[in-house]
Amino acid sequence: MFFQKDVETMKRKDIEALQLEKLRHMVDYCYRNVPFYTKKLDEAHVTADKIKSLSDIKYIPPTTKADLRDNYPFGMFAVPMSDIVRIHASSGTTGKPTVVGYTKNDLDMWSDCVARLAVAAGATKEDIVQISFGYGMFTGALGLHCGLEKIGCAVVPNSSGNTEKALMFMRDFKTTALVATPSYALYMAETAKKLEYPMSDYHLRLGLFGSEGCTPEMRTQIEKGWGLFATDNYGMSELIGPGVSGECTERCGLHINEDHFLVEVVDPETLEPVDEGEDGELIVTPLSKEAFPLLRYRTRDISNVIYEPCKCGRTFARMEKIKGRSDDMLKIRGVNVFPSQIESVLVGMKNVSPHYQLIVRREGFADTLEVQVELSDNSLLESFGMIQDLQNSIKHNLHTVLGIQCKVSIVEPMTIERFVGKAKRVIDLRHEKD
Ligand code: DLL
Repeated sequence: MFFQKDVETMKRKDIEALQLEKLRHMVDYCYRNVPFYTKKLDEAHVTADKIKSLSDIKYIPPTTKADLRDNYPFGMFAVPMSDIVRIHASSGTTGKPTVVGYTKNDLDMWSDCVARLAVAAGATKEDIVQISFGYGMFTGALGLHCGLEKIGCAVVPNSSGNTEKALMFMRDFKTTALVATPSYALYMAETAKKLEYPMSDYHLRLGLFGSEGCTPEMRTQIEKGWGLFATDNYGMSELIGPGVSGECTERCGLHINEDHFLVEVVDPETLEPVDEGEDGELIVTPLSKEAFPLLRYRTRDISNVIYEPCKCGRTFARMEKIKGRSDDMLKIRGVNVFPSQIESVLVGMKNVSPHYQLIVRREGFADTLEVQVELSDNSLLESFGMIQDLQNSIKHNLHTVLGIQCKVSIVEPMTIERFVGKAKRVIDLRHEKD
């Protein structure tokens, strides 16, 4: 099944010709409408005319998350606010989030992208789909919501949290498809078991999961727990949100919506392209966005891309599941967390030293984050009340910046390991075998 078969089965040479035409347009569009790009392209002596083939994209300097931070909140928008119809945000590397905007056409293109991938995964207009991503500034929930409505699914905007109520709707509505992070889907299955309704009261047949990685073992557990077929979906707020790529029913890679996204795979150190099929960092150029265009965005996500057509009939290139990051970003309960965000909270506080450690664990099916913070001075150890107050205010400030609750442990001065070279701030215990 296809949502837009003519596009999804284009010949490779036609895809490439379309990408080249759109890339040239984008370079010109960015140059004319975003002062940041006017300057950047002038400095690099790049105009649309210099882009004669897709490989000439190498002349365009990449854009990074730091560029977005420097232009917070709307400095990279290419249209006046009167043309913006939606604003979302995702984690920045410091206290300020990364802000993204959409025009009406952008929303339309976004929902087409999501609809294509959902249909490729097996969704139909007969499906009742429960969305268990958190609604709000996160692109996941509304992105899937609009795409699934476009197919004609009955969308249940249940959001995340209050799992028992979500399960009640699932039973009573005979929900057939679930949208969630894989870890939440697993947690929901576990909670469903505890509630002691027979699993035959649930009718899930399809899971559209994403926003975080999922091991094959975890996928099998989710599929067995629910008796559904699960697909992986990839995207990123800066690029659009969900809808960049996703698995079809063949599940042999995630089809990239190549008419709207041009993907390069490069060595993260040299930024030189790697050989076809080899792992590298994905650099993505959205080809159709109006409100918030980007040229060569460094995603920091590691994967590889293959171009052979898929058994499903789609010709769009496929990327493998995300294998890691070329920076230190963590995904915790579906939320992006940068150690630098935590640092930005701690440096602003009295009585704590600049040494800290982050410990990520998987407890049951949920990820937890413990932030160990070192007191700056031994004399502070004598005041229990002060330590408690400090702990509470760190917790509060971290929640404000990160958007998730974390455990804060105050430790004695000089107990956190010191490093001669690059500090190893994160201890990720999630994939340790018990
Ligand atoms: O997570 C968009 C999304 C929502 C995708 C719902 C799929 C489903 P951000 O919050 O900006 O956007 O986080 C983007 O999450 O750079 C990856 O590191 C990671 N990520 C997203 N999807 C996957 C996935 C959304 N399927 C960042 N597997 C990206 C592994 C993923 N990591």
